[in-house]
Amino acid sequence: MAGRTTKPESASDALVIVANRLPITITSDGAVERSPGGLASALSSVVTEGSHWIGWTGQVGAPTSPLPDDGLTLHAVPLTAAEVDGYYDGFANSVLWPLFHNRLQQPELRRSWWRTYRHVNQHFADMVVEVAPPGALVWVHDYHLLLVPAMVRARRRDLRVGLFSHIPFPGPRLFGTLPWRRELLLGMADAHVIGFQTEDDVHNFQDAMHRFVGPLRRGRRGASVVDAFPISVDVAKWAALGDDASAGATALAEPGVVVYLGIDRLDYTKGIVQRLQAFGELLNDGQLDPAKCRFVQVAVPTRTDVPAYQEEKEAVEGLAERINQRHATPGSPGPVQYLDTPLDGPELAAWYRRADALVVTSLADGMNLVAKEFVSARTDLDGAVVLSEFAGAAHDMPGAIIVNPYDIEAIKRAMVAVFRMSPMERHERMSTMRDAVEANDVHHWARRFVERLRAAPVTRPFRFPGRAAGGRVAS
Ligand code: GDG
Repeated sequence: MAGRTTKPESASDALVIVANRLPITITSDGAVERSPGGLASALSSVVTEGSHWIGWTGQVGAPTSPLPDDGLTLHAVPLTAAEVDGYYDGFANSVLWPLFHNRLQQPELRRSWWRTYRHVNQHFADMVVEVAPPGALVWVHDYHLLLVPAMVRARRRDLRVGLFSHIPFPGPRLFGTLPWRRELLLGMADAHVIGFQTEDDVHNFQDAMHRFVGPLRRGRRGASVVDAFPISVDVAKWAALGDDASAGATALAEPGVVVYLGIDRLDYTKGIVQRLQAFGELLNDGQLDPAKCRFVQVAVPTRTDVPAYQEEKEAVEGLAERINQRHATPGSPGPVQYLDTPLDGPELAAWYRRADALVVTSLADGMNLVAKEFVSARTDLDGAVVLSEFAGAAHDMPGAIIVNPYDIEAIKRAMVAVFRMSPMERHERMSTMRDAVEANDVHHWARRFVERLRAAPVTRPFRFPGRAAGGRVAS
């Protein structure tokens, strides 16, 4: 009977978002406030009144202050310190994150982390089962929660469940090194719609399914839709921020100084060392003049409890310091301006407007929103983009100068090309990029995913060979 279409108990437009984090910030005095950034703004056009959001507060234990409820009902999944350690710092960020980004760091395959990950995923799924209105659409986000689709569908057949992966999906050989590869695939495959950033990720997932689970037949085995849904940004919002920032932006650096810009979480996947190395060598070679060029790198520390992030911070900061020591000119701290505290939207937009070139050299990156924010803010049609071929955005941004970030000489050539590019060429390239990003902005992305989910037939979850009764993922 697998795959037989059944009617939902009662159709509903209610949307239940399931993500690692709730869209809140906790202030220093413990008050809980809604935060508009990140995923919350990406989903704003589909998260309407009556929707629910299930996630973690970011702090150990249950929230002490009441959660805000402005038509969107927030549900906190309480996590203990041991659960944060095993599920978040451990399995999600020390196993899946490096593995899904081409093993840029060796994943540490601790079995206790896997058990905690499964356990925490079950907490999230239990909360969905409890709060989702009949016939609701459930949208699960990212690598923290890959087991949730199967866990939810095992108990709530009336729900349509979608899963979107914000990060790349690795090739099957790499994925296949994971001892729990089959359990993870089974956890994901029960989603009605599985979305990835790029076609490459879709193919990698399908290859992995084929090798480790069995041949996929649409609508019968696993998801009815597996497709690319490249995420984007709020183009109108960034255009307005860019316009507002344009007057103040000129004061950020002296006139005539060429500004290269990098904006990233301080993460080893982003290739910050590679771009600073390229910049440093161009100064050493005399191809760039330290008095006339600046590299502005915003690198906000994240996941600071994970050792690989502490090492990355030392590497990046050490390199920035060495460049500055070598090339400091009288009265100036050096050509690398390194900012490690978060900027607000208008401040980011001001740098987007002042920069001559954005330099994105991710070694692996699901999409890279910074590249799309930059072109959205450039209503003046100026500014160039140097973009890694390994960022999902490289597929969406004709007009960018595409580089292999492992090739330092290629980054150097691109940075020099920017310096020499005619204003007309810059304008043409920027127009092309803006047209492409405008054609698929974030609201279009969110609506497209939800429409595909709403249209998915409510099939019974497939009983894969070896799956325990009741559809639970076997341990
Ligand atoms: C994951 C995937 C995928 C950065 N510094 C500041 C700040 N930011 C904001 C940027 C941008 C966001 O953070 C970073 O987004 P990215 O897409 O570049 O990278 P990840 O954080 O790794 O995101 C990625 C994304 O999910 C979405 O699917 O594109 O591939 O890895 O929005 O503006 N924001 C503020 N101050 C800062 O200092 N306010």
